[in-house]
Amino acid sequence: MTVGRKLVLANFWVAVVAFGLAAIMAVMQALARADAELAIRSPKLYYVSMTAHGVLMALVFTTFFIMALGYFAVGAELKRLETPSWGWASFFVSLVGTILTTLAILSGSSTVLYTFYPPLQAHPLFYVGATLLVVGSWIWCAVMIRTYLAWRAGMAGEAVPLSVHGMMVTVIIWILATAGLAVEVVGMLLPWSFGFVEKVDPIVARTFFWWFGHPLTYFWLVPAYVVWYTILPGAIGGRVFSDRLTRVVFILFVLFSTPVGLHHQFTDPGISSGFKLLHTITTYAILFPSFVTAFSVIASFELVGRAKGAKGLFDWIGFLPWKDPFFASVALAMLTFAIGGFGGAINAAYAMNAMVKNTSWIQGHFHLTVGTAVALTFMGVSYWMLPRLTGYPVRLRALALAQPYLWFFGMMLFSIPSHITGIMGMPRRVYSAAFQGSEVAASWQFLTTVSAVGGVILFVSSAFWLAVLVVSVLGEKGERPPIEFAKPLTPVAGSAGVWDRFGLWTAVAAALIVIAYAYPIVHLLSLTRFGSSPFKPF
Ligand code: CU1
Repeated sequence: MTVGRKLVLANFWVAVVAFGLAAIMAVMQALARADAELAIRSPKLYYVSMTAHGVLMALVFTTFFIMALGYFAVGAELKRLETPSWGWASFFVSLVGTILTTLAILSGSSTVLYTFYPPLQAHPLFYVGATLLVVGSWIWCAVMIRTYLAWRAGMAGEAVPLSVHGMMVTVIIWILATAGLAVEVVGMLLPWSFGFVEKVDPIVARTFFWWFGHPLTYFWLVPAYVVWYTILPGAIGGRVFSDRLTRVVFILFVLFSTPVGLHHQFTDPGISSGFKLLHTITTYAILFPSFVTAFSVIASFELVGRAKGAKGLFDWIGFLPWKDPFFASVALAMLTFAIGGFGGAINAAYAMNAMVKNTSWIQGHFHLTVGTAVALTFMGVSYWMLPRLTGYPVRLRALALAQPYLWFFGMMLFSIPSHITGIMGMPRRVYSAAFQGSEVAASWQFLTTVSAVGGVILFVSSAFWLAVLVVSVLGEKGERPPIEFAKPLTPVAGSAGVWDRFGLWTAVAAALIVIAYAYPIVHLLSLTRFGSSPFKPF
């Protein structure tokens, strides 16, 4: 691969550095779970580190990694990249934004957590930086779209390669999602943080935040699915179970990832219960493509096991390459995602949501989903991408192999107890799990200590990943292995069907957003609105 290789690597390394910083920040959260008595612990430091951990992991690591994966897919499959200079502009704008936001957080002036809910107010630079990161990612979207259109012009009627189909879907989801974020940040939070307006309406801001916040999770997940569907089967000698089905799944994510955000606001006033119920139903609709994904990807694994000689009902599992770090990462990511999916169905249920709302269950949940299904997939595919991009073979192979298993084990210790303590009533985002010696808190003390041990194991796994990458590129360069994407089980006719009509599906998705959000937003704006002055706890 020569097209866009440097852009892939630049974005990839920023993602790696952001991940490393965020992993260090996570140690502070683990110590809080164990309630360790240490001089370095303080409430202020805890919330600063949590904000940094959330922003750097969920927004920076993911976005840069996904931009790298997008350039990788079009460069390797379409053999072209339109306006690479725009790609570099995207990179530097996103990087400057990331640096500004990180500095604002580390200065202690922007302790607003990654959801940046008003009336908690950050320093203006926090919002300016976040805006630049998003603007940079929009330029990436423009490069991806221009590259696709240029390819399409010469290939009228041909089906776009599956990995590029998935990355184009990612681009569309991101544009639809960030429209909500832009309204919140540019229209409300920036003028408020600069002092141009005195008050902000927290419920309206939250509504726009979750317009963005739920499709954000599919902006993370679809690229992971691209790896599961189109890269991993090829790397282990398998096939894509069904090309057509995969395209249907990707398009369903375009349609249903955005009109669901109110499932984060079931307890918010001013939004009618009918619309909350509607968003519950659309949320269940989006579970469907994830079930199909579990079925298809596991089927492609089964085919690999059977090709190697498995005959029984389940013995193909033993024939899978469990000693390949890339395969182990994805298989464990999928297993974890299945557990996270069951929890997600509870979060989304209008009635049951109240049991888990704002408890430690939620942090347990999203560490299984974005924190493992997505992050472990990205770590795993990096073992495959690095030699193909740089020519450096993966070194420290023992650490690379131990890393996904440690992540899985650490995550189970961290997340399962978090789910249980959540049901016991433990709030999320608390500095001290002991609640100054309260009796109720004593009942979950053992479980939070187990969580803390899990956090330490996760940190070790993170350190292994970083060590493998760094030591590998310090080693001796070899040949760059070829990049091969998985082929479908049954060859496709090659013509672009209705599932390749991105413009059409974007229009349908936009219509669904209007149905889901127009009335609730107009209604909120029509209420008597008092607004809130800024609030800074530290
Ligand atoms: Cu959600």
